[in-house]
Amino acid sequence: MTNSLIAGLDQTQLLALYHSLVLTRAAEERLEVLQKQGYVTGGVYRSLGQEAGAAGAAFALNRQTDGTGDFLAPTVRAAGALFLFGGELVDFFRQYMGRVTGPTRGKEANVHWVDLQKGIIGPVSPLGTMVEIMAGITLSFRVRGESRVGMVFYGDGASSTGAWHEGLNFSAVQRCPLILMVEANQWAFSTATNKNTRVHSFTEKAAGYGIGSESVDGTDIVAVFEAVSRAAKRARSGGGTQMVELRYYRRLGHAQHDSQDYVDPDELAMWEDRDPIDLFEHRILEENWATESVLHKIRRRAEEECRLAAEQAVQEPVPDGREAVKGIYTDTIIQHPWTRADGPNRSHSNELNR
Ligand SMILES: Cc1ncc(C[n+]2csc(CCOP(=O)(O)OP(=O)(O)O)c2C)c(N)n1
Ligand SMILES: [Mg+2]
Repeated sequence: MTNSLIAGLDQTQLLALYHSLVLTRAAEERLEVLQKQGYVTGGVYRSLGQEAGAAGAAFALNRQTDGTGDFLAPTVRAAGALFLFGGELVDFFRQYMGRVTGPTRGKEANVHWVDLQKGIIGPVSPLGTMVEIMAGITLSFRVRGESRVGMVFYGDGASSTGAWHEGLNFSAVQRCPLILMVEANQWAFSTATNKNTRVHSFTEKAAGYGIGSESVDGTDIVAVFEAVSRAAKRARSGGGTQMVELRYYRRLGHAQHDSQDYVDPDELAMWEDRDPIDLFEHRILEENWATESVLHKIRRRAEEECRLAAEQAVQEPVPDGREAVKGIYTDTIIQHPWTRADGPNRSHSNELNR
């Protein structure tokens, strides 16, 4: 019998959720600083206003580190889910800074990495394709009779791609235990969602494929946790593919290069008032689940974790150019015919032809 305060969550779990929210925000804020200092290679994609969607959803799944748990395919705006699945903060910073010590040894950026033991399937860039990949992974769970589910995040813009629809249809027909998280943040770059789809809620699309769905306030972490818990229960018990729509707002531009001057300032202000961290803090204090000083310590801890992880990653090297051909098809260094002939491995140039 747990001491449930709400939604079956006890105080420790509620504070873990709070930590997850503030950790995500602190990590992304630190990334912005690192980028201004010139350390980041590529864009910085913030999830400001969307943190509760990623954290609440991942918290509802079975997270293991020995390859036996549920699987997650996050987007760049779902870093909080990645952290909950055991993605290390230091690896997150390494990826953004192209460090050779990172999971992809500097080959890929941000959340694009895989850890099969932890159930992390980093995304590939063409939008929509991870639905197909995760349909395949979760089909294997069903075929083997395992009680596991997969979760794939995608933006509202991505839901207009062919791959998204094809993957969803396959998953629905095959009753794959897959949960599609629609990050309905109302923008895809500078295209408003109403110029991208005629439906008012993505649950209407779910109905078209005959799958279960729910639409939830994506700024309310407890509501997200509850909705995803229900979806996971249905998927785990033979109910097939499910969708959960997270309603919230992309409060910053697509990435830091986007000044967002196409956004109505009043609309933005309205969503600033619905900040997921502020809302959860108010609720925690109002319900007496914890004191302000406890929350303060958690915020300090999250900031310190980010500071230490970033400091470590900053000191580490970027890869030598030769890394680019390592770990692709084989760990032997191969000079492809199209590789520059003046590189240091010139003598290996015929390795492919053996
Ligand atoms: C098939 C495909 N088309 C275009 C792109 C370029 N692209 C990257 S992110 C993005 C916008 C995505 O919008 P949305 O899915 O709503 O996610 P958000 O950025 O709002 O989180 C686009 C068009 C891509 N990666 N893949
Ligand atoms: Mg979007």
